[in-house]
Amino acid sequence: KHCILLGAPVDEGQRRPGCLMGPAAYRVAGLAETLGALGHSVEDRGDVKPAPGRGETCANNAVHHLPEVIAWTEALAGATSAAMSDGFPIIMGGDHALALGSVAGVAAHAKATGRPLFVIWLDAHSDFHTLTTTQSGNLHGTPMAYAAGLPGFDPFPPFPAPIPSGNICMFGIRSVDPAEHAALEATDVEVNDMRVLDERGIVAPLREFLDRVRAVNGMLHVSLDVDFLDPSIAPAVGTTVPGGTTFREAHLVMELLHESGLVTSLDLVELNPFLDDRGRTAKLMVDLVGSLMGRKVFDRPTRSF
Ligand code: DIR
Ligand code: MN
Ligand code: MN
Ligand code: MN
Repeated sequence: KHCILLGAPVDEGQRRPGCLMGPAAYRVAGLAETLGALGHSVEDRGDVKPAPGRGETCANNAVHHLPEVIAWTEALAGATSAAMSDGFPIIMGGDHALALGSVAGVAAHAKATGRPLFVIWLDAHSDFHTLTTTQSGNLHGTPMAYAAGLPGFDPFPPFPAPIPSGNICMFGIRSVDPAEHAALEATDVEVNDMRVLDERGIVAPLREFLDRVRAVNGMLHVSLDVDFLDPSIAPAVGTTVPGGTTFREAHLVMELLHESGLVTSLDLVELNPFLDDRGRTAKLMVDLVGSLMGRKVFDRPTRSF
């Protein structure tokens, strides 16, 4: 693959400064070298630079940094859709508000190609708030609702081609606010919370979803939030939630996604290098990208076990 790295040092979608250092940490941790060693070509397009904010406001006073996040959304949508035309975009965050833009860019590209778009959301949180429902006012809690075309994003650019909620699948979920819960129940979003993973394991629900994507020749965007992982292995995130996925579960997800051959773009979000422990979280994220992009111990035919 031709991998296109896009730095997205978004820090305005939450209140704990540090995610802006994420792109630098991925570069230091050897993301490009890891991809190169797997035989991919790599083009680092540097960090995306948003235009100055235009002072937009909304009725919910809790919302903060709205103009800055809108500017990021516009800049990242453009950079991501351009990268989709040229290769396989990897958006190095930055907090999860970057996905307002990256998913919009992917959706614009998918619309132009006429292929259906699917999203796999790997996160402790469902990020299904609107500007109206968010109580924290942290816009990193909103991108999935924006992509699903929910109303309540008025000052934002209209989402290019809202993703049918049945094309959205979440894994690792263990923190959902009441308003998100109610909104999710009204959709066909598939929420594989930790209870599902405890009971069924990660393989069965993931293969079911991938079969659905394959059946319609879909494109698949992966959004990987650091807090998908258990805080004991991934401490460098502002919103740790206990009970996350293990090292082995996370690699297995990535390996299955690789074997599917369906993945067309990737977000790496919420890494806060200021909170890291000698770079271990950054390195783990880079290793997970390695598994997603083809690193394995032995080749095995798909579904041989
Ligand atoms: C919470 C936390 N649902 C909020 N969200 C996220 O502030 O809206 N934390 N995404 O990482
Ligand atoms: Mn600020
Ligand atoms: Mn998130
Ligand atoms: Mn999260």
